[in-house]
Amino acid sequence: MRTRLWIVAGLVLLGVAIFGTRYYEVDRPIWRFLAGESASIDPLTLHLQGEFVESNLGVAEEPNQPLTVRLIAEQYMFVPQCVQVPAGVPVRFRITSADVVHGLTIADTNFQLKAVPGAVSQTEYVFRDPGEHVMPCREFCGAGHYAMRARVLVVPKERYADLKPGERGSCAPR
Ligand SMILES: [Cu+2]
Repeated sequence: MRTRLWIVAGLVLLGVAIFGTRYYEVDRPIWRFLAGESASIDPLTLHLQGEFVESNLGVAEEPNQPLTVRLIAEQYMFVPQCVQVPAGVPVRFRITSADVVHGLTIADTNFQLKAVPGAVSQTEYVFRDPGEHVMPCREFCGAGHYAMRARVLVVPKERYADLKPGERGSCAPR
């Protein structure tokens, strides 16, 4: 009887932990969740300070991290509108919203990531093959929702290494 109680208590704790860390893939550890912190990033000052200033958007290579793509979702666009990444390596997407909830998806894949104002969402994805995908918004976000989309260009790993840093973030013709 006692054992069963412990098992139930353990499962409840596990559920709380998973909810706290993984809900909406929001990058918010359980201790901050329990402390009632509702916002980890101010949607009104995204362009002025912190991780999502304009110069930091797009593709970034950072020490001890997978290749990182930073995007801002806003009515009715993603910034930047196109990113270029290599095939076959993990790509970490980090996204936040400047206004309402948006949903970043990648056509022909099962990738989806909510963009929530006040929080940073993150997930990793490996593109197996080179190609081009549309990244539409799949969360109804207002009148212009149906035209809200970005693009991702997946280039072969070897070719990506040849790109100049300035070409990696953008989708300038190759
Ligand atoms: Cu939308």
